[in-house]
This record gives sequence, structure tokens and C-alpha cells, in this order.
Amino acid sequence: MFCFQCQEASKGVGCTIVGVCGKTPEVANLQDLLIFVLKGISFFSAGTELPESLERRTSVFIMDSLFATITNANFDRDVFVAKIREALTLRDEVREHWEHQHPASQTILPDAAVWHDNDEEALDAKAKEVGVLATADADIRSLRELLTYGLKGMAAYQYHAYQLNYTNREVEQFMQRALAATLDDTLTVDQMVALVMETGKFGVDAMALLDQANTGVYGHPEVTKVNIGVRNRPGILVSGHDLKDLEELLQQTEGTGVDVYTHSEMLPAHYYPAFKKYEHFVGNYGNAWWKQASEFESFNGPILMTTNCIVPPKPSYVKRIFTTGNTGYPGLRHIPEGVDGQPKDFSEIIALAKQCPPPTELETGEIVGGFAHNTVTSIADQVVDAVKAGDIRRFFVMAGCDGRMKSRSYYTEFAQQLPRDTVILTAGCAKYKYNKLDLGEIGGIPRVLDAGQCNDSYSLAIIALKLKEILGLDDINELPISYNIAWYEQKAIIVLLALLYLGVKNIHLGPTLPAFLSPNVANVLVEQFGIGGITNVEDDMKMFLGA
Ligand code: FSO
Ligand code: SF4
Repeated sequence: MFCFQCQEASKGVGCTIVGVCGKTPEVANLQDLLIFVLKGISFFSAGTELPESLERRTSVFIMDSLFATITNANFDRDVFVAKIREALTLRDEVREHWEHQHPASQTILPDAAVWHDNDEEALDAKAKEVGVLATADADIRSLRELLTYGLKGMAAYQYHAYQLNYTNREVEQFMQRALAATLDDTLTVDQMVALVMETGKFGVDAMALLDQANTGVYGHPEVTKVNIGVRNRPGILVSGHDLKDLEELLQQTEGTGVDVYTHSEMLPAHYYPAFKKYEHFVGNYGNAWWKQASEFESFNGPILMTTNCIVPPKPSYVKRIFTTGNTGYPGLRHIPEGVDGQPKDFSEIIALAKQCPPPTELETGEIVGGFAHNTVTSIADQVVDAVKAGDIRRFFVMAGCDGRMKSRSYYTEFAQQLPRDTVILTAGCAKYKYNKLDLGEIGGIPRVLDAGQCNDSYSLAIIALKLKEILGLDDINELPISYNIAWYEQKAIIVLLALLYLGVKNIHLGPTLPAFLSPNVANVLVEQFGIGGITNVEDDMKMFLGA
């Protein structure tokens, strides 16, 4: 195996024996093979007219499969074997239409478009050959992977929107065009860079679509105090990012005597008006994904993983953890899709919850959030007045992900040491590094404004554009906003590319720069966009504040 798609890639280079995340070499390789066949499908589907139903099936399959390969989403070998087989059948179906529309084509078909086998051993053997290192040139490899990881993040956000019946065909078509482009050995570095930047454009569209879906279905997030304590009834803990799963579980647990708590990236669900009506939707339990081993243990009740991030479960709670949607882990029970548009059936989880003791209390109190674009733009004049009066000197976008590395304590210290006339804008699980610090307020505006999940980083861009408009500035970079972003997995990559597309410069990315950036590709990002890493809190603070 060779995998370097996340921030925790072994030694900052790549995982080669087993994933730091717990991914086995077999699964890592099969994920590579699935991506390989997706490229083959895309080779035929990009630019080809397909019958409506096949076009939908193809788009959904590609989106779904890309999402399944995101870090910490799915560790189940059987899932990937089944998906590869399905992908090969789908590729042949799409190919028929391509051939029909290119009757005299002399094109030499790439291996990804023609390779075929059904035997499991043959899949394993091929999987070893088609990974990241199959591209020999370091810069092309780097750009292909940057593009692919951006597409994975984009697919995750499209998938959530799709669950709520919102789709954007242009985004789907772009995914296929971009996947096909990774097979094209004639593309130059400049052409690949242009494609990566175009990914940012479609990343904005994907996040806008998800924002439309979430707010259209569940209402605009509101400023909300979320309880972080527990009640004395059995509970179910919901983790991941899928609001639809949460909604169906809330409906099915109503009146059963079972409470529902959010974990990690599900916290922002509390901000949506649609979920406030559930009396048994109690609060948030625990912190970011990587602390789940101890927190799932002390929760005492069942846990539902709706998306990443899964950490290989400990025996103490392995019988209480369930996966659904794109998540999977060998030996865990998986809640399948509902049949014929019906909701998923969570009765097994609810029955188990009733036999479990209530959660053990970890902490008490409240945290506040709900500062998505609608809330902040409604108080934009107040914010601008505070800026003009000098009460707010600077905003710091500290969105992104949390992770295991000790060096991430940088973000806690950074938040603590920020001057009291600064405000943190956040989204994603990165917030757990400082959202319980009680950093105070400025004239009634909290110093940590949480917009929501990682995909709600889109809100932060909308907020920046609104402030730019009110302040009458020409360039988003003239705003008193600094970007000190923490990343972990591929959703953060699409957020980064989206910010670059919107023209944001001088983003600092940590705790380490991606292992998949070759020195030359990193240079392009430094020269064209002023991207930088982090050093230490003291020096970075001076650099950001121009002191
Ligand atoms: Fe975090 Fe995990 Fe939301 Fe990521 S839970 S790390 S960027 O999956 O998706 O922020
Ligand atoms: Fe390693 Fe990250 Fe890949 Fe897991 S996802 S194998 S930790 S690089």
C-alpha cells in the first residue's frame, strides 16, 4: 500500500505498512483499484450522452464511491470488493454508449477503461499495481492526487445534498471530466494546475448546493446554546455529518424514553430550527472524532456513525457501534438504506439503547454556536461598527479539522493567546481545540463564532464577501481577516481549493503541509496564493498581527 491522502500520513510521507488511521493494506489497495475503475467509467461517461437513468446511476455511483474512500469512512474489504465489481459492470454499460457515439474512434483506450476481472484474488493483485505510485513523475502525481482528493471532498458534500434531493449536474459532470483527465498523460503541469483551480470553482458550487439543501430543508441555523452535560435516561450518540440520518433517528426515538446526543461534527445539528422541536435531542457529548475511543466507552449506549471519522473500535463498545451510509467497519452492524424511499430502520439501535445505562457525565455547561452566514449577515452592521470603532481588530478563520497529533495543541494555545480584540471564525471539528475555553465576547459578539460543520466553511466565505461589500473594499484580501486553517482529510482539501478559487490569499495550513504536495507543486501554491505552513504560536501571532 501507499497512501498519503491525509495529514497523519506516516512520517509525513505516506503509510506503507498499515494506515495510521487503521486502514489495512488490502483495503488501501482496493480503494485505489476502485478509484482506478471510477476513472475508467469517467473516461467513457465524460462528454457522452447517456440515457437519463444510466446518467443518474453513474453520477450517484461515482459520488458514493469517492466518498467511501475518504479517510476514516470505510474500512470494510467486502464493501470495496462489491463496489469494484459493480463499477466494472457499470463501466461496460457506459462504454456501449461511448462506442456508439464514437464509431470510428482510433483512441487507444487506457488500462482503467479496459482492464477486467471478477476473481477476488485478481482484484487484490491488480489493486497493488494501480495506486498513487503508478504515476512516475512526482509533479504530475502530486497534481493528480490533489485533484482526486479535492473530488473526494466534493463528492462527500454532493452526497449529503443528494440525500436531501438536491443535485447539481454541472458539478457531477465536472467530477467525471476531472477523473478522466487524471488518465491523460498528454496534460502538462500547467493544464493540471488549471484543472485543480477549476475544482475549487466546482467546490464552491458543491458547498453552495449543500448549504441550500440544509437550510432549505432544516431552516437557517440560529444562535444556540448547546448542553454538554447528560440526562439520566438511556441515549444514542450520533456522529458524522449526515443530517438526514439524524432526522430519521430523532423521529423514530420520539416518545421511546431514549435520548439522542450529537458527537463531533454532528454538534451543529443543534443550530437548525427543524431539530429544536425534539425534546429528547439533549445535547452534545464529547469532542472531536479522535477522542472517540474513551468517549464511546463512557457513553454507555449505542453509537451511530453516519460518515467519517471512525476510529477502529475498542472491544468495550464494539457491540454498541453501528455504521450506515458510506461508513463501514468489518464486524460492525450496518443499517442499510431505506427501501423505496422509506426512512432507514433504526429499531435495532433503539432496542439496544433501552437496555443500556445512561451516559456517564464528562462535563457540564453549554457551548454556543449557530453563526452561519444568515445569522452573521443579519448582524453584519453591528460587526462592521465594531470593526470601525476598533473594538474588533482582526478576524481569524480557524476552520478545518482536529486530529491526533500532539502538535495540534498549537491551535489551543493560538486561540488562548489571541488578543482580546480579535474574533475567531470557525467551522468543522477544528473548533474542539478551543470552543470550551470561554474566550469571552466583544460588545455581545462571542469571540468564537461557530458556523457549523466543515462544509459550512462556505458560510465563512459568504460572511467575508458580505463584510467586503459593506466596507466597500475591492479585494477580499483587504479585509482584516487572517486564515490559520487546520486540515486532516480530503474535505478540507476541497474547502481549501474553494477558498483559493474565491481569491483568498495567504492561507496558513497546519499542523503540517500535505505529504502529497511535491516541492514544485507546493511552490506554485506559495507563489500564486501565498500559502504557508505554521511555525510556533509566538512567531505566527506576530506575523499575522504584523507586530
Ligand atoms: Fe472533522 Fe473527520 Fe468534518 Fe473531516 S470529523 S475531520 S474535514 O471528517 O469532515 O471536520
Ligand atoms: Fe495513512 Fe491517512 Fe492514508 Fe490512513 S488515510 S492510510 S492515515 S495517509
